[in-house]
Amino acid sequence: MQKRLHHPPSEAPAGVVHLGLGAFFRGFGAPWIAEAMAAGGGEWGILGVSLRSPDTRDRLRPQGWAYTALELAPEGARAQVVTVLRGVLVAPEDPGAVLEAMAAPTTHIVSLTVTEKGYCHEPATGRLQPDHPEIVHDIAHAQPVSAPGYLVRALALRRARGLAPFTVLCCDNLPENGRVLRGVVLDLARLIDSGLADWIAAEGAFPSTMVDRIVPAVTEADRARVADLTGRADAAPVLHEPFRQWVVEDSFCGPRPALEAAGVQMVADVTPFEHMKLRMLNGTHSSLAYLGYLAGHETIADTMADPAFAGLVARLWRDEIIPVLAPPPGEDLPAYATALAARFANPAIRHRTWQIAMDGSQKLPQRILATIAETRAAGRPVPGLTLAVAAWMRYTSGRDERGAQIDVRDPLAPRLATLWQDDPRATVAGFLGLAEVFPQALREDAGFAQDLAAALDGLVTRGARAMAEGLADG
Ligand code: CS2
Repeated sequence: MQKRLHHPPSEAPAGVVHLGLGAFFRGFGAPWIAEAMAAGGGEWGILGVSLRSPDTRDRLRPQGWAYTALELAPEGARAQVVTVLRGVLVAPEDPGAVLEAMAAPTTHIVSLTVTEKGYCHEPATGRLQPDHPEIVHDIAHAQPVSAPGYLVRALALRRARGLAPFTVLCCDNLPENGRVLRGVVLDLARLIDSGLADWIAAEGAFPSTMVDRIVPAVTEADRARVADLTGRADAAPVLHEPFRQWVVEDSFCGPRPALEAAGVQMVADVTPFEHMKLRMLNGTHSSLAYLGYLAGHETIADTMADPAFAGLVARLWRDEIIPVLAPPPGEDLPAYATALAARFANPAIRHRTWQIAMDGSQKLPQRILATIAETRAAGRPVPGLTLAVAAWMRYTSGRDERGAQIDVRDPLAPRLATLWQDDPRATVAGFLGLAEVFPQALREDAGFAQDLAAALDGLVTRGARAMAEGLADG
């Protein structure tokens, strides 16, 4: 009988409340905050909040909220036990308890990883969707369901109690994520109480961040592997790559952990780092996910092992993405691309193409479409990224190249499924009608529509691999 991981839970106040306690934050932000505390002092813990399911709480509670983080490099694995969690609340079970935790005088930071769609905004413009069903609910009820709703209602409690606001630390892959979230929160606050909105605008802080570490979803086989390696059963481990980078705008409105003491880059402007990461990493990740899935590859590493796709990605970086990017201070973009190729190819990381393919309607604007729009505006062709967009369209049709059904997960999935037609030009016309996804410049670009239809036709008649090979670097 294997021993079970257990750590005596700490009663100390948390300091950080984190909304959306998925694998990513447990493999990235949580251990990093623990290291910042060890290196720079202070007493910081994290109270996690699951906005949907009790699963993570139920797995972690018997372990005293501790879990194993397993680092997977091509040359071997290394385990670490993370003990910085103070507890986990499940929001739908007790929204009032979550609001009280966020409003506690000891809470200084509310961080978030709720995925792109969790912000209830329109991906193409970054503005709040006032008619989003969760937002409609949160305007009418003091007990919210959405992440923006929790932020606004908790900030209202703090204001009513004469407390300073907490710093809102967005850790999702949105461009200028702090600025976008500030806009969403202010829009929602204004629909509830304009005085509250003015107070948040004047007193609140929403630093932008760039977060980067590949942390795939955990499977039963992963849990068995962790138990084998460590000799302890852990119901909630996370597995991650060695690489990590966190760049944070240094504009908090209250105390914060000494993040810089643990290697977090504190800067005045995160924007160039966010653009680099979203377009070079996430843009090619999504491209590989759609094309690789269609070609029958289960993971990103499997897709990269095929020279057609590795060659296509090299071309995307060199010819299509880097030419329209401003390098952030201290970064060398071609070297960044070389490092990314090695990270994607890491065979120890089994990151499923299906997982990354999720929620494309929320991801494509900042990952791919912005690069396409800027390149086309400069009068240059963008065949590789155009192929990636066509692959997304084909993927959302719900059938792969062998006719098998695809489990398409996307908030727009029902609508996307109706857009597929036998004539690629008709399909493209339908997709380009999606104002919440495509920027106006691309919706009105007849040349782009033509290139997209040709790429889609190629995917249908020749398949993803042949199309990638046709564009790949030799
Ligand atoms: C991925 C990201 O699932 C996805 O869409 O592209 O989660 C990616 O692994 C991280 O952003 C890496 O930092």
